[in-house]
Amino acid sequence: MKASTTHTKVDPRDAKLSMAYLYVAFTALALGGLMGLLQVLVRSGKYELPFGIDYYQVLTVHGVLLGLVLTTFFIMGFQTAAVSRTAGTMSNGARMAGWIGFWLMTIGTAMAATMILLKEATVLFTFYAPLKAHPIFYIGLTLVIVGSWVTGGALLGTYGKWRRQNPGKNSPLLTFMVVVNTVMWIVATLGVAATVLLQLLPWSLGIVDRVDVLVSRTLFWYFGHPLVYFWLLPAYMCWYAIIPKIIGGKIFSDSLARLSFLLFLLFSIPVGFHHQLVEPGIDPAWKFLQVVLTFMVIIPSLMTAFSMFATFEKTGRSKGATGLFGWAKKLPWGDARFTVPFIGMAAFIPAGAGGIVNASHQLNQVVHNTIWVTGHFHLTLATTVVLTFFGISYWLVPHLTGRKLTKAMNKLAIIQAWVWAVGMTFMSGAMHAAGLLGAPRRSAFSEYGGSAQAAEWIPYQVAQAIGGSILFIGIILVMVIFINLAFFAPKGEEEFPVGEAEAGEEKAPAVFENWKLWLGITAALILFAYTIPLIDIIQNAPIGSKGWQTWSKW
Ligand code: HEM
Ligand SMILES: [Cu+2]
Repeated sequence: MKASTTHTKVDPRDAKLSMAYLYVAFTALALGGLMGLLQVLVRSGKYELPFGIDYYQVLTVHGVLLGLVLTTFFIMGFQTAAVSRTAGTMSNGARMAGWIGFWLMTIGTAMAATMILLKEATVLFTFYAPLKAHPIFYIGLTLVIVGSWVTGGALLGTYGKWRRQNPGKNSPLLTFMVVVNTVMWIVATLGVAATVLLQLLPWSLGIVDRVDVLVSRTLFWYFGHPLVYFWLLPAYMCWYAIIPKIIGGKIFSDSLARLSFLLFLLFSIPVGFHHQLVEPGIDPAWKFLQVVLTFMVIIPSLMTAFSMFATFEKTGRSKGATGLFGWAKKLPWGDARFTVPFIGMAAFIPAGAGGIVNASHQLNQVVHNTIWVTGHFHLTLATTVVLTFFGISYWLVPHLTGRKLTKAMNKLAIIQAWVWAVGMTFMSGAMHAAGLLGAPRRSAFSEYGGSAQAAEWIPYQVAQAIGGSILFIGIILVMVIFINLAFFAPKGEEEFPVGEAEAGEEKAPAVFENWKLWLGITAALILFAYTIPLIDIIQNAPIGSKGWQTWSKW
């Protein structure tokens, strides 16, 4: 065994911190999934919400719990474990920071959730101005962000400690990847922190009367696009650095993996305008520039697809496979740790193609704000990313709790992923189709005064409800497995798999860990893409909007 792989287990003290995050994440999944079920039922036109509960309140809970809480908490928990496993146990100080971050995030989540339940914040998970929420909602969001910085600092600190102890060496691949994702997150959240603290909170507190909607949305999307890569990169960590070990192969190329992560850092942030293509106050030349930068992420995405399939093929051939596709038969299809993320990968093919549609200015005009978009991110986030997260949990949770994934649970996990795939094919397929016919997203059921066009959408909304109900069964199954692995599975040792590079591979160039350089290029690209348009937006600003509350209170 090589010196760099001496820690093969996550220290129990770090494991506790990691599990704390995972408990919150899976609680969010259960509650958020229930809201999803209610949404599809309402949109089928055959069901109405009881007790004065409002559709948009349910939708806010769903978006916040699944888009923000599940993802961020899962990622913090997984990244904590990954760093502890590959760079070594956290120092007491770093672990303490990790706990402080956890509690700040949890208290912030509880504050925001309480305001949503009290109907003081029915502003959806994007909290777009001029919808105005209670100040406690924005303070809660701030605590979540600050908490994530504290935890992020603990992870960066642990990386720094490793670097000092191992001068001149490349950091372990998983730790390197966590560092890239954490740096991207910190740079990106500066935007959302700016709009919340400088615009939305003072406005909600009544200190200022009006808010500049376009500035606020621009700052939001400066954050909102890297947010989706913040979700995706932990899935890529599993694909690049963990799956090769599970299938009994080697990492295709350690250097290529690092380079692709660096490219994501560079090209994830200066591209937020692709969410604002129909926004009137932004000069089209800058939209064009940001769309070009957006398409740059196709490069690391295809690099990832290439290396995954190269790993699969090489591993299969090393096990004696012949012919063009014989290697596929040698893959461990009976192992949930592989098959569940693999189904997620497969979903990324149509998901990525849809993303190219969304980002193309002309095609965006067709799908903008339709339920097509919701169909798209239920493939990317709610299938590719979450199935990979489920696949990670199936070994990570027992590893952290000192238990075993039994044969029965492994089988149930594979069934779960197929249930998810079937449910999502119906739900997301129906969403894509209805969206092309003009059905809006974020809309409760309506016949729009008997409009013929709206009548066309109803069969798809029924299909969406069937798919959503199947998905809810998938939620129940994954909760059964999670609870089993956390509390009831037999005691034992479950491996935290970490792949190794091909024996003869040259070491990745040292410049990959020159953070001054990468941060410098990141900052230069951001300044290039945003400075002039932002000055333009501010100089030509209208008087701003008063707060709106479009929903009814209890
Ligand atoms: C039982 C499973 C699920 C069902 C039935 C479901 C259903 C839905 C539906 C029908 C909508 C759109 C409603 C509308 O625009 O009016 C929606 C929105 C959304 N879903 Fe899901 N979903 C599920 C799981 C997930 C998961 C696992 C995630 C993320 C990890 C997720 C994230 C989101 C987000 C971020 C929105 C956008 C909310 C908004 O537009 O404000 N969903 N979901
Ligand atoms: Cu985007």
